Parts: sequence; C-alpha cells; structure tokens
Amino acid sequence: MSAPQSGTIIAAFGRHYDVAMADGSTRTGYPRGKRSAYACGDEVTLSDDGQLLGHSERRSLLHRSDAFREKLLAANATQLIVVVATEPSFSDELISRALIAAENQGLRALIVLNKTDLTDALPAAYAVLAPFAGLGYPIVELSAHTSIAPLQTFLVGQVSILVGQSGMGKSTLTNALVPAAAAATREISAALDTGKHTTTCTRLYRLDAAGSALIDSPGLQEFGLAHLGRDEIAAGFIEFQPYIGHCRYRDCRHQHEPDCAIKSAVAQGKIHPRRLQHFAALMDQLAARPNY
Ligand SMILES: Nc1nc2c(ncn2[C@@H]2O[C@H](COP(=O)(O)OP(=O)(O)O)[C@@H](O)[C@H]2O)c(=O)[nH]1
Ligand SMILES: [Mg+2]
Ligand SMILES: [Zn+2]
Repeated sequence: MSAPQSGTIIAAFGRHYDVAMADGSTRTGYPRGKRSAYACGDEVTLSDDGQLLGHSERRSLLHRSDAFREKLLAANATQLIVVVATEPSFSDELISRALIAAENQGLRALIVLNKTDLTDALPAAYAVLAPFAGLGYPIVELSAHTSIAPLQTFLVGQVSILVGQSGMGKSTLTNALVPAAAAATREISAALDTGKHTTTCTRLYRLDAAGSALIDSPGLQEFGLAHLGRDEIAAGFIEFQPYIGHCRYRDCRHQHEPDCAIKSAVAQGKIHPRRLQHFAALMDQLAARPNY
C-alpha cells in the first residue's frame, strides 16, 4: 500500500466524488459510512482503494437545509454569485437567503442579472433588485448568450459558486466561461439519451492556474437556512446591524413589538420593507422548528 494522496473534490454526485489529484489525474472517491460529509471544493485525502479518509479544515462551508436534512453546497468557496434573470421571474427572498448564507461564511457576494437581451422584462427585474442595489452588493448585468465579459473581472482570484433558481442561466454562464464545462454538458446529455444515470450535483471548474475557480450548482427553488439561529440570520442582514441592540426589548423579533429600532428604520426609509419581510419569514420558519 502506498501513502494516501491528497486532492480536491471537483464533482459531488450522490454517493461518490470526482477528486482532482496533484498529478493531474482524476480519481473517484467514496466516503466511508453512509452519510456523505464531503462537498465540492473539499481538499481530501484518498486511500489507494478510493476511500475518502478526511478533508482538511474548511475556510468556508456553504450549505442549505430544511428541518429534515442538510445539503452541503461547496467548501472553500470565497464568493457567492446569485444568478437571476429578466425571465422567468425570480424570488427576491431567495436572494436574501443566499446573501445571509454568504455573510455567515464570510464570502463576498454579488448578483448577476442575466438575459438583459430580453429588454421588455428589464424594468420589472430592476424593481425587484432595488432593495439589494442600495446595500453595496454589486449587480452585474449581462446576457450570457452575448457576452460574459462584465462578470470576468469579478472572478479573478476567487472561488465562486453560482447559485439560483433553475432557468436563470447558470449553466449557460458556466459553459461560456469554461470551455471544458460545455464538453461536460454535452457528455451528460449524451449519457441521458442512452438512458444512463448521470445526476451531477455540483461541479468545480478551474479558471486559471492561479486558483480562480467556478462552481456550478444545480438549480434550487429553496435556500433553507435551518442550520442558522436567530442571531446568525439577523447578522446576515447587513443593513440591520447599526440598529440591532437598540430595540426596547432585548429579544425583539422586529415584528409587532413597540419601540423597535428596525421598524423605525424601515419607516424612515433606511431599511427596505421587503428586507424586513424576508427577515420575518425566516423568523416564522425558525419559530415553527420542532426543537426551537
Ligand atoms: N434570452 C436569453 N436566454 C438565455 C440567456 N442565458 C441563458 N438563457 C436560456 O435560459 C434557459 C436556462 O438556461 P440554463 O443555463 O440551463 O439555466 P440554469 O438552470 O440556471 O442552469 C436556456 O434555455 C438558455 O438558453 C441569455 O442571456 N438570454
Ligand atoms: Mg443548470
Ligand atoms: Zn426590534
């Protein structure tokens, strides 16, 4: 037996992983035990016979969860990119949730508004994005069919994960940014045609030799944050921070309590009402949790 080798997980499937090894080869890794505790982006050690022996300490870990299960999205990402589009319509609550997850893990965050070629739908998209535009999150407008140039400078030196509802154009963006991704997509559709099962979860693509990388994740309709507590959720609303601790009640939920600093800030136009609605929805979910 030779010594275990180290590598990086570049694709996470249900029960196995693709691991890019230092020598440039790709090997398949299998977790020990039933529960998969690895994510795309994890730096792992692999035994001779393909067992995953562990991962190094994560600089970040993105996951989403509901009351019943938790799903790891990516390890060691440095930037989260929420992809929305002029069409179909998208959920601004999902944007807030993704941003909270990013803030919680200390990731940079930005929003891509894709499909700007569909100009009729632009005003509506701008209106939905307005609450985020004022918060300092960059909003990069582009048409993935035409040019991905506006996004490129944001990717340099970052390990970026694309998240968003399906149909927003994440895969189109990835294919435009990474020629190898386009090839993988073709392989997958070919495999699907022949009836083979190829459920890709999340995939990491290297963008350059300096370590910039892009992670494409499958579309998500929900971004559950059941693994975060009340204070962690509140901390994810960056514009709330100056007001936190200034409500009359220490345990203020910022809903119906008197002398609420957050509600006052909303009334004064300093916090967008949609953002307080998103916060309230998260608090309701938290309260409905079995063991809260
Ligand atoms: N008009 C237009 N359509 C686009 C653009 N980018 C992607 N699409 C289309 O949107 C659909 C969903 O794209 P896809 O990349 O599969 O979205 P994903 O589910 O987020 O990965 C596809 O039919 C794409 O061709 C764009 O810039 N303009
Ligand atoms: Mg896709
Ligand atoms: Zn309050």
